[in-house]
Amino acid sequence: MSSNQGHSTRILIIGKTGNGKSSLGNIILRQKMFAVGTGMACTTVSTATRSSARNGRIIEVTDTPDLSNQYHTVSEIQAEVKKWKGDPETTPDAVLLAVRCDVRYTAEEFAIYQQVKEIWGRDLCRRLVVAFTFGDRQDRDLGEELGTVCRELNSVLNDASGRYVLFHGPTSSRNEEAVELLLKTIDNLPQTTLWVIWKGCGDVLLFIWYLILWMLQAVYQCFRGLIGGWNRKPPYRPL
Ligand SMILES: Nc1nc2c(ncn2[C@@H]2O[C@H](COP(=O)(O)OP(=O)(O)O)[C@@H](O)[C@H]2O)c(=O)[nH]1
Ligand SMILES: [Mg+2]
Repeated sequence: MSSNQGHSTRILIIGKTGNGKSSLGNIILRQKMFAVGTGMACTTVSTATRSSARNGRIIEVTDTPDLSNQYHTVSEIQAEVKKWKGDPETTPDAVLLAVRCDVRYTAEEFAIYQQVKEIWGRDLCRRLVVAFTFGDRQDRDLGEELGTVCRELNSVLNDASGRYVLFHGPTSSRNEEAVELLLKTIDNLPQTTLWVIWKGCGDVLLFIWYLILWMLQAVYQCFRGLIGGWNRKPPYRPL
């Protein structure tokens, strides 16, 4: 039984047009609630939130447009990402980055992700889960494939602390299992802001720890020197 029963789970889906964001939203909600694209044109032109019940918990999914298609100025992009993030009470529990696993992850996609991360802040990583879509077109083992991915995708996976879920195409029955895994992954995301503090201050804390060790060693050496001095025979001849 999930610890989140009775509470709503908020999921934000981001990524490039055509990566299957709206389809993913429909898979999670088990209903066609978001319009799915049919050609190269982007069907999702504005952010929309839909919800449904799943095994006794309310799932709230927010589908987003591709930032690079929809917004042109930095301030427009900033305003949109801030809207996605919301207030502390409404911030999504998880951010799903939709990435196609059958085509190469591009530098442009990475640049957009980095822009979102920069505007959102480091806290994004704590909530990040990579959703690999188009799994039905992937004939190799994904685990193996991930060992050889480009630097950019590696960096994204590092940000997500290795969290990812593979989806198998809009009509696959295997998606049920994938959604269950996704919800379990979301339930196990680091919960406290201590994570952010730790990530941000990790290096500083490590430095302070080394400093304390160095000081303890210096104090010990000093005492050893003093004790050695007391025990040493005087350099002069006693009368
Ligand atoms: N084969 C396959 N097609 C998919 C998958 N996900 C989405 N599609 C198709 O890709 C197109 C774009 O999907 P859509 O969900 O609108 O992508 P979005 O632009 O990121 O919201 C549609 O024709 C979908 O049917 C998938 O996992 N496998
Ligand atoms: Mg869409």
